[in-house]
Order: sequence, then structure tokens, then C-alpha cells
Amino acid sequence: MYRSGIEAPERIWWKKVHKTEKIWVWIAFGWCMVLFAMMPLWHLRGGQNPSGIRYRVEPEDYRVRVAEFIQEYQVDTDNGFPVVEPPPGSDVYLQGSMWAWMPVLRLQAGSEYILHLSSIDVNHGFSLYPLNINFQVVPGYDYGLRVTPTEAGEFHIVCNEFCGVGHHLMVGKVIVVDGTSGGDQ
Ligand SMILES: [Cu+2]
Repeated sequence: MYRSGIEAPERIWWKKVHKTEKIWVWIAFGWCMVLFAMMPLWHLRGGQNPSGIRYRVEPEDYRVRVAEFIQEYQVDTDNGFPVVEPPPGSDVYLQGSMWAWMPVLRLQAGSEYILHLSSIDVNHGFSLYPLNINFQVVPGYDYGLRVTPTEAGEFHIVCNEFCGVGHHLMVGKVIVVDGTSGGDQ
């Protein structure tokens, strides 16, 4: 029968919940609790959290810091971009901007670095191709990630956060050289 929301339904329109349905409700509730508990648990024990520090930075200050970093350790140019080779163990700065990653990094395999990531304009995404690494790069925040390159080779940084008409051109480069050969390849 047709009923509108204005008319009240007849009294006792509901039936008692069947036992099986009750069991399912409890199973669903229990599962909700498991997932809920997983959020803090995974944060503490998951091992997939960023390994570093983060703090606020003015985009302009970050740009200046990257420029200093380039000036200090530039060893070459690649396609018009500076190539920097910082000493193992040092702080490394990478800048995302519309539409480039600066500078090209040359790192040694087997050495730990603190990789700083920030943007000087809009949100960008740091994807290291062909590895499965994905990190948001946000203006105003400096993310220092502890990284140790394990394999020599050339890796590309792809922007995975749409950032305007030049987004698809935003490709950077990380060159990893064998740590034992003294940094030259
Ligand atoms: Cu981008």
C-alpha cells in the first residue's frame, strides 16, 4: 500500500529481528572495531610511515635553501638542470615547482641521506619511477625523509599530483652511482 511520510504507519509495523540477522550485525560490528583498531596499530607497527621529520617552511626560504644547496654541490648539468652530488650522509634538497623537479640528484648506493621535499607553489606528488614510492609534496612543509639508495641506476621522478597544464612534463631525475667506485661511473 502506498504511504507518504506524513501519515504514520500502523502500530507495530516492525517484526522482531531474526537471530541470523542479529549474528550478522554483531559480526559487522566486530569487524568495524577491528578496522578501527588497525588505524592506530598500523601507524605504530606498520613500517610504512615516512621515516623522517617535518616542519614548516616558507616556500621562499625553501627556494633559497635549494639554490644554496645547488651552488655548494653542483658537479654537472643535465638538459639545462644542475646535477648535484652531495656527500653521503648529508641533507639533500629537492624542490617541486610548476613544472620541474630541481635539481638532478646524484647519490651513492648504500649511503643514507636525508631527502628534503617541498614545493614552492602548489601541491605536487613525488613518485620515484620505477619504484613504488609515492609522497605528497606540499608548499609550506619540509619533509625530511631518511633514504638509502640500494641500487645503482637512473631513476625518474614523476609528478603524480595534477598541478596544471605542464604537469605531464614534470619529470626529474635521480642518478644512483655505486658507492664503492668513489662516486664516478
Ligand atoms: Cu607537479
